[in-house]
Amino acid sequence: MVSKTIQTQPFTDQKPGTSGLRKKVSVFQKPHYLENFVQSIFDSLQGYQGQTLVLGGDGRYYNRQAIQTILKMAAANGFGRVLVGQGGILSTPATSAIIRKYGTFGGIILSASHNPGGPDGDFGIKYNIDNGGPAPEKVTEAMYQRSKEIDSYKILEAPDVNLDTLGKFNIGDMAVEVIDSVADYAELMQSLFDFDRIRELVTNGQFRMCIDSLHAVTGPYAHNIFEERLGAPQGTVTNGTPLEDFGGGHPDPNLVYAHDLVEILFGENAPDFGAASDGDGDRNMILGRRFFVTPSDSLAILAANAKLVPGYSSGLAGIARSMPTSQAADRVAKHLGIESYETPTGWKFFGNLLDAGRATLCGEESFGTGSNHIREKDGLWAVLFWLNILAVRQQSVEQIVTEHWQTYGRNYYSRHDYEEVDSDRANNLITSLRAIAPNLKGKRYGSYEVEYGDDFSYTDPIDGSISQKQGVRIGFTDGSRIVFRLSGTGTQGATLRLYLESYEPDPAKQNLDPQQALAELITIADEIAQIRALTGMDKPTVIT
Ligand code: VG1
Ligand code: CO
Repeated sequence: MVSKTIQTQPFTDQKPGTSGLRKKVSVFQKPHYLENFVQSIFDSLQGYQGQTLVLGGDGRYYNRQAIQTILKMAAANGFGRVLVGQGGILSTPATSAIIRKYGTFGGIILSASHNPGGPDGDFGIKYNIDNGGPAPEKVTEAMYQRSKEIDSYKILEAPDVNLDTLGKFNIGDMAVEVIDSVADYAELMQSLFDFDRIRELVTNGQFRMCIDSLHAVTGPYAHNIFEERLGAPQGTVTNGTPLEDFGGGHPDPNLVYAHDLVEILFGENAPDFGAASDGDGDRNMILGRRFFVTPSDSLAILAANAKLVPGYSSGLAGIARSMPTSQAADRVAKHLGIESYETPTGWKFFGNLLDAGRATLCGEESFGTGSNHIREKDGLWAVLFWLNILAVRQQSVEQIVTEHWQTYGRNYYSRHDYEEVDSDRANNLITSLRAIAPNLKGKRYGSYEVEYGDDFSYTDPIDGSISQKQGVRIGFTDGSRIVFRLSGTGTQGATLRLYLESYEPDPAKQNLDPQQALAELITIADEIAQIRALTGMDKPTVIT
């Protein structure tokens, strides 16, 4: 087999966002586009000769083709071995687990997460380092710089390999192992949770649950864990076969896109528990019977109940949340007497805290929760954590959440997304907010008084690296907050995210609809940022 060096021209738009490089499939299909970025990844790494890479993706359209290309490029660039998921399938958390378990050099994950798939949908690629987590900013920045100057890439001239049969073979001098996509991950889950107790719950004939994989990557994992290992009835997992276009759906586990599950859980004779995951399996939505758990509350509740779960029974070192995530978890940390950390959006910022043993649980408002068991957020892990708590406490999801609010107070929370806003308009809005924010202190809006306004800047407590311009925050004297930032995962125009949070300590006032509870803050946000005027949109496109 011949290794070839192919001449190429750089692309100017290969800057990784919040979680890797995401573009329309048609962009990735341009000649040399994928190859340029993969070579830019390899060129920014050091010492990978002869080392092992993990490779897999969420099964979306172009996953298989990209894997064939990356295998041949890894071989031509001198990797010693690649572990690739069967059929090219590896969820994001499973990839992280495999990197850690086998101590590999790193991994490549092919996914655009919750973005729709198919020939007209999105594709994405992300590099994870040897701790199993997303490459930190300095690494992704190096990849981007390299992509702007690259003039050639290396690839082996070789036939495509069979990804569907487990086994070992060689491409050139490089070993390839097609591995079971599920086994290592499922074993890790079994080591953290009380499977016997969860099995009793899900097979007792009374408790009913529904796990919706939205035709994305978690299907095989969910079938294996819930139906085979835990014995839940066949049919517990729905939409459990990964499809290249996710069945035409939007694999985002929220009240808007996981509507079939929502209808079941809010319908007649609803089951006790429902959950959904996203395209690449790192997000989760938790539902009780006619009850929705906000992701921010979920993080706080997992933390408050961690002692009930074998993998966490010895206590938590600390809790980290992304800045826009509600402060509910901070209250639990305070109660437990442990540290809480506020990081910029994106899982890569948790890596150092987890590696240093400073944080045990981490979470984001965007339906992401995880722990030090891997270095990614983990959808099915969160589902198992909830089931473990339910099995021990023998209460409903609603009872557990409302009791939590009674103890800690309720952080009303909502995110309003304005999608496909013209990029210039969105940038203008944020730029003017950055200018206004620091001058708002002391200003009154209705019943609220501004305590601070700034553009969030984060100094990593472990390596001292600084990340600036991570979102404009406006905090009020009663602890309420409004946060504005632009999405770093979209592929079309800009998405403005408005995050709203207020705090209600009085149990008698804790059962409002969040949109109602936050109504005044919603009006204030528009008054300060002029969202409607500047975006030209009169309401958000998605509310979660
Ligand atoms: C979004 C979420 C963020 C999450 C990121 C990746 O980023 O807000 O919390 O970490 O997606 O998640 P942004 O920049 O669009 O707000 V995933 O499941 O898409 O890998
Ligand atoms: Co995801």
